[in-house]
Amino acid sequence: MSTATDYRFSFGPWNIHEGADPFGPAVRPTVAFSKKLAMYKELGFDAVQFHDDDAVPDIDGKSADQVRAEARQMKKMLADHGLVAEFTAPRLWEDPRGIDGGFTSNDSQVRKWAIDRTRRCIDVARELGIKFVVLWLAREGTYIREAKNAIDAHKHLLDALNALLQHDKEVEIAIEPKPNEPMDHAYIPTIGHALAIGMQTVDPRRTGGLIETAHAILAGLDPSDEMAFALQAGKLWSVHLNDQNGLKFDEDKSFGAANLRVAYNQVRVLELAGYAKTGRYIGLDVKAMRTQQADVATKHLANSRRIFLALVEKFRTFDRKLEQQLIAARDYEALEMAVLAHLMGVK
Ligand code: XUL
Ligand code: MN
Repeated sequence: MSTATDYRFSFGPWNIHEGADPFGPAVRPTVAFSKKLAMYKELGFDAVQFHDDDAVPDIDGKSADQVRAEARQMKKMLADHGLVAEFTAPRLWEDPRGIDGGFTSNDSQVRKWAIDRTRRCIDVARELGIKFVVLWLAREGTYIREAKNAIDAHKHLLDALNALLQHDKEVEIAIEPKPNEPMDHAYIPTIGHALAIGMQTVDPRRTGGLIETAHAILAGLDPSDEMAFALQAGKLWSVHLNDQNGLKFDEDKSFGAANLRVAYNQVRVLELAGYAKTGRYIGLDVKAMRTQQADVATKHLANSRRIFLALVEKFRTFDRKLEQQLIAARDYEALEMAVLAHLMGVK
């Protein structure tokens, strides 16, 4: 039987947010970081996903020693709440220098800054007691193809990965692929791209991937098959479960809210792989609806976790014998009906 203790859950402080979108301002007051930390355990979560400047604000403006000292303080603050960090990710996309990408910028000075900033992000991770760094390659792409030489851009990205792996001999780097937004096209749109570039680095064993449901859907792919590809290679190092209602802006809806069966299949593949036993986290990357009042703007987190665990239960209680019989008979109509009936809880 599934229990909540089989899996450990994480989310990032940006998942409790003020509700601003590109067309309108914040609709809820800012929740102080310390208040957010106090909510983690209540909501059923064990670990915090960090952008580097969530852990150390104004990270570029501080000395390397100061950055390390503040990261150590953050580790204590987490421990006070019974929490740990899952990963750190460099927030290159908000800095004016990264306007046209960091690692793949045409400007060598910007490329150098992006690597230096990410070295700091790695240092923050180590002080937080972890080795795990995630790269969401936000602006590493183009609005128009002619703006960059894409061959050179991929080579620059590989150079950056090598420099980062060499900066710290233990750091493990997962790329979080996404095909678009904010760019028209991003250079590492799928997990296949992410793992392929990782394999070309100086230390492929320390490269992997993080798969976000919405990003896979935006690439026109099935998230569970994307996960399976990474899982068979031992390279699914985290997930950002959420949901996405077709091809539009990145919605970050609650897990299972748009397509329960697609959500079920992600749970199924994680269960088939024994993901819970790897000790890796079930990360969420979900946004509350803009309409939500402040006092209910954390329900998307608790709900996503609840849906995940309910789908684990559904997977574990599915009639395996019937499943095998129907697969052997290639009676996929009956198999589909059995899955749907089980999900709906009808006979
Ligand atoms: C952007 C996205 C980011 C990353 C972390 O679409 O998913 O929040 O997960 O940098
Ligand atoms: Mn994400």
